[in-house]
Amino acid sequence: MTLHPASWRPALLASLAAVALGGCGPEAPLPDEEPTKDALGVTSQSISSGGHDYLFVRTPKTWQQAQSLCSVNGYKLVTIDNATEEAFLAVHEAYAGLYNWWIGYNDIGTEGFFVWDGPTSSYTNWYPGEPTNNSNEDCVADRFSYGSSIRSELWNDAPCSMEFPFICERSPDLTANEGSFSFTATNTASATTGTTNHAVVLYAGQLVTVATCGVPGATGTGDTYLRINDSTGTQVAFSDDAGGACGSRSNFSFVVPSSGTYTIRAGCFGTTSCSGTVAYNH
Ligand code: 2F8
Repeated sequence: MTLHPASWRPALLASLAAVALGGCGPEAPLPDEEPTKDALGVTSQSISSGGHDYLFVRTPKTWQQAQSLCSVNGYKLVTIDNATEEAFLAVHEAYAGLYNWWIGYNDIGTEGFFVWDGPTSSYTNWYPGEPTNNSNEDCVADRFSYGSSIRSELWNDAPCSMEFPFICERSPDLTANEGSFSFTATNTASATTGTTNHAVVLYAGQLVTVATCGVPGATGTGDTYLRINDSTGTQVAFSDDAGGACGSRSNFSFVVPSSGTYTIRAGCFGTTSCSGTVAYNH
């Protein structure tokens, strides 16, 4: 069996802003759209972690403006599930050098009854003594700072009309991008030229299988050859002969290194002819 391991790069997410801002649904421009690569090797604006995509938007907005900008781009204001996610956010908030980031938590509906803009969570991380509802504070900011006296990584309630940077989040449905396509090919030099190409949006951390054999919907005749490239054209994984019951048909799996649009290339070994149906993400 020739099952080739993925040879993907470490996280290099320069293309993520385009994906995150354009990957689903209608768009409205977010402020501070230009991604800035930070010391973590990722953009400070659009980052994927733990199966979630985040936008760290540095331009201050009111809570409602922030909620709206997240929403029209297919996101919600971030829900913080636990201390691990909080720590992840803290790293990027600190890297931006800013305090008071709007998160999804608010008690706009009923004073004292806090809810999330997106998925619910029971996690809280209040600064000692907060929330105070001081001067009608219905929205919550992470990494609370006030004047020169308070610098923290904790939460505070603040007036929703204040303009703060904000964090959007989405949790893509990792089973929503299953699919298949058919191809007939000849003389593709092992799927390097004249291939049938198919674009697919994949998410960081997703385990993806691409195959002409061995998963539902996959078929092949002849010696198929499959490759997948990232948005820069760099090959991420490939398979010639999956072997075993698949013989000279193909099957590879890999963990998606960064969210983006990938291209599956279907062809045949050497100068041979083949055909099939490529199924992916089953
Ligand atoms: O001392 C806590 C108190 O500090 C500020 O008010 C003086 C905060 N205001 C803003 O962040 C706008 C209060 O939210 C906070 O409770």
